[in-house]
Amino acid sequence: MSRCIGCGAKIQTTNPEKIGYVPEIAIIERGEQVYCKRCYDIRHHNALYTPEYDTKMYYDKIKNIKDENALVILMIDIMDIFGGFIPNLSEYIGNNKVLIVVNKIDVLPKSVNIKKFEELISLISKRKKLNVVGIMMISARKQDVIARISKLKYAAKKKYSHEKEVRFDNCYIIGCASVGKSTFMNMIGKITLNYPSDVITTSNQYQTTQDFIKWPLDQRSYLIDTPGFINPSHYGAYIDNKSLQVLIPKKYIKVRTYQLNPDQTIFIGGLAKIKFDGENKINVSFYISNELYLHRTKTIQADKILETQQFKLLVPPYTEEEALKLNEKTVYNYEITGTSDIFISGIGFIHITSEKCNVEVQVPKPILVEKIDGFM
Ligand SMILES: Nc1nc2c(ncn2[C@@H]2O[C@H](COP(=O)(O)OP(=O)(O)O)[C@@H](O)[C@H]2O)c(=O)[nH]1
Ligand SMILES: [Mg+2]
Repeated sequence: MSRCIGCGAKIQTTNPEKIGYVPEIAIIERGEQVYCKRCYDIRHHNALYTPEYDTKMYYDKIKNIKDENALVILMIDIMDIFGGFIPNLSEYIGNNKVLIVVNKIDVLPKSVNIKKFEELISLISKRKKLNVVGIMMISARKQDVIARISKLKYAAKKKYSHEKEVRFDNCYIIGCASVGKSTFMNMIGKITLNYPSDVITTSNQYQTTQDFIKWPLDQRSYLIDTPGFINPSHYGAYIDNKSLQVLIPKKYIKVRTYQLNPDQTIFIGGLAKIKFDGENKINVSFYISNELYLHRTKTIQADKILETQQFKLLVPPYTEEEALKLNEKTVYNYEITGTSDIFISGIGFIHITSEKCNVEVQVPKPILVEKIDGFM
């Protein structure tokens, strides 16, 4: 069974509407090394597709990793470090060694201390029962990543010298949708496997990679790209592609800072509402996509604003259909004394400083929100 070299889908020549379609003539002319129609459209026309996903299917796909002697590269987007840990992952990958690779650090402004992130990720990973052998902070778009991971097979060993040797058969790159797994794999392909170009299709939408894509590392082992997990705790599981494009930072974030008086509310598009209260002044910085609209208002006017401005000023979401999926809300109440960071899965993080204040974060129920004190 031949597969599309761009997304791993099984090739079929009968239904152009379905995954893996290649016209018969293309196979005759080009042989096995072909791209499916969907990859072609994404690569050449930036086409957008609606993902069809299923959590169970995802777990079924990766569950056999636990029976192998593998190295698992768990790739996490720096903008969603809590949501980047696939729930119950240890059940599916077993006790295999995990190298956590945190990607897209290029989007953070220089003022952010990456080391702090690394420490926090190390803390989170300890709670997840994973056999973590190392953490790397990278940008898969930048070539220097390869200098750091050139000998992939011994990357973990190099970084953690107390480990004798990390031997494994296959190396799987897994993680949530759009964290940059395929971009990373392409970079490895070009630099360490001498592939002439970006073979695998990458794009800012979900499920670009359809199935495992295996590249030989040596006689008996493969480097394997995998489809992404669409995390139900992330906005991306509920919104359309158009909204998703607004959420994902394309280049480095210009931090937006507000000096707030109490009784003010900030809307993050139509996605979240944050109410600030207390006696003291509050300093708030948003580390979120530059395209995501923030609206500050007096709290007493907030309801009216929401009522009149949903789908107008307060976007995304852009459609009733999306809003319906995000309808049920939940509120997190925090008392902040000093500095805290609030991480909202799919949006980014908010850095708050105040002698003392109360913060009320209203988000759709499934969305993961975490607060860390004194982090930055
Ligand atoms: N800013 C930034 N974007 C990246 C980086 N790596 C990948 N991307 C972008 O993230 C999107 C998803 O990448 P892709 O490799 O398809 O993700 P996958 O779903 O995990 O395979 C693409 O638009 C990439 O160009 C990175 O290091 N920095
Ligand atoms: Mg991919």
